[in-house]
Amino acid sequence: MKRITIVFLLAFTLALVACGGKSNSASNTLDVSGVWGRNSPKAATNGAFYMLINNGTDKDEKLLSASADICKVVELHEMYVKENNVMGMRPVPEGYIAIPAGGSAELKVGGMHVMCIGKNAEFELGLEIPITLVFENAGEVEVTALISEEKPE
Ligand SMILES: [Cu+2]
Repeated sequence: MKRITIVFLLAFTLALVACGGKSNSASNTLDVSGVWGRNSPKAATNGAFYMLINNGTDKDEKLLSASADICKVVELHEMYVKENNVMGMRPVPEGYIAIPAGGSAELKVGGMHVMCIGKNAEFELGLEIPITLVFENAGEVEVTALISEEKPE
């Protein structure tokens, strides 16, 4: 009797592991990590957010837009070199940020970023700012940006 119970439990556990391995696999999800922004006083009207987006799904993904209560307007931006060799920024040309299936997109200082236009509060060190990202497939994804002097480890 005891032996049968153990065998049954073992089989049940293996079945759970097998199912869990499929549905919970990190390689099958869209994952946003390391969301942060640089500290700045309220007098600085704009700010930027950076993050790493990993697309573990088998479908190409697009970050379409973002919003945050602390910003009047949020845009998806990229840095580029102007004619006079000065760095400028502008909305991403396609209107979205592509994250290919099985690939990733890094929004980082000097590159693509989520632009916060018209801050209505200081970006003080340690502040955590809720941001809503809108993806083509995954829909709305809530993330939190940590305000820091440099990219957090
Ligand atoms: Cu910008």
